[in-house]
Amino acid sequence: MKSRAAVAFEAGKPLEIVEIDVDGPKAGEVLIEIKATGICHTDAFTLSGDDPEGAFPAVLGHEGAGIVREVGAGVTSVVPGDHVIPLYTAECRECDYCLHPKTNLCQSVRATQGKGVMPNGESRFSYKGEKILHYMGCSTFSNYTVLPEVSVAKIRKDAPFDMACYIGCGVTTGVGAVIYTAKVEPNTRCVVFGLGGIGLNVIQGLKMVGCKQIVGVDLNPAREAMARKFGMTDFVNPKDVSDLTGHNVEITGGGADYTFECIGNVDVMRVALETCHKGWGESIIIGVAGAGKEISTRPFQLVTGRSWRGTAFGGARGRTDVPSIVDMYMDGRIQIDPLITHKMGIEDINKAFDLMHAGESIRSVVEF
Ligand code: NAD
Ligand code: AHE
Ligand code: ZN
Repeated sequence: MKSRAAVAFEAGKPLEIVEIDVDGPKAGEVLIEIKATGICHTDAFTLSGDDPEGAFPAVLGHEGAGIVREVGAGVTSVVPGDHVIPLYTAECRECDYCLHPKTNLCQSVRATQGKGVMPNGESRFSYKGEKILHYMGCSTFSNYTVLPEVSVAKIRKDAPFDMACYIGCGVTTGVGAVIYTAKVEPNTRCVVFGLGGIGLNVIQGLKMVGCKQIVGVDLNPAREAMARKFGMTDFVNPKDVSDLTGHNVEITGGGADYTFECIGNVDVMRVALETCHKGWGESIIIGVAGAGKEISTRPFQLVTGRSWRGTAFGGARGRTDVPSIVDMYMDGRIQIDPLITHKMGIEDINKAFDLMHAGESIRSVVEF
């Protein structure tokens, strides 16, 4: 079938809106009509050429929502007409990772996903007879896409696509980092670095679990107002303080119980670790850093009880946890609408990247 898609033909170049060919689903696969997709900073990161796994030409996008249109042989968990969210972190419920209580990193399709192909090694996308790669197992910048069944979360039908798509990455990553990865307790003091599409969701997760102090750190002063609406109690602009770590430790009364790095900047990751309280503070890395970047700190920081952790997709097990995040939104326990600052058609998707780089959007959503 034909599908409108925004294709990344080369790193560092704008996406091109073209009509690609999409092959139908094979055994264990699902064809999805994408109704809406968010644009996450990770899409921009890969497009920039900084992603060691970035391969081109590819259909990017990993934050979508849509409707199952066709299923391949052997698919049992979804049927045509089901509303779904594509998962870049699959959940097969059978691999060693799925069976381990400490991780959400299902590895059933991860190796082929990282190479931009389906589990059997093929791509379902082509343009003018040339193969186009998949991305993060999702490729939501195409109106029609094909995913392994294990990478599809079935959701309730009354959730609007233009909001639900954000649960495919940003919302789940931010809220999940708090509730699944860090398991933040009430009455704690937390610091969030980067108040964009991820950081604001960390903030609403912290508010939901009852933190007593939520400090937000961002270079963009325009982020303060929205972050306060989501529960931030204190705002710090690094430009206004000479010693960011010392300032954070002081205002949290000795250091934070938990910190979250939502930028992808290795220097900020160090500040986030060292902002933690001696003896027990935990720093959670969410931001994705470019190829070749490394983190550092004095080992004494860890010896004296701070710990460094990371989280992918907020620690969520997609097929199990995504439907409950959708419920949280539908029940009014978390907010999404104010974070979708821009909506557009696929023909304007490059504007979404410009708005992100200019710091003018929280999330842009493309509707097909
Ligand atoms: P974003 O562009 O919406 O937000 C980034 C924010 O960081 C902006 O508000 C920006 O002003 C601020 N910032 C930039 N440099 C700063 C600095 N030095 N000090 C303080 N603030 C600074 O991006 P996003 O969509 O929120 O994504 C954030 C990061 O999270 C990216 O690296 C993205 O790739 C990553 N990410 C990771 C996961 C995961 O599963 N681990 C999931 C989604 C996104
Ligand atoms: N491909 C990159 C790393 C990119 C990365 O860290 N991706 C996150 C999700 S970001 C979503 O916006 C992730 O889930 N990672 C775990 C995984 O298995 O990919 C690289 O450095 O190679
Ligand atoms: Zn993302």
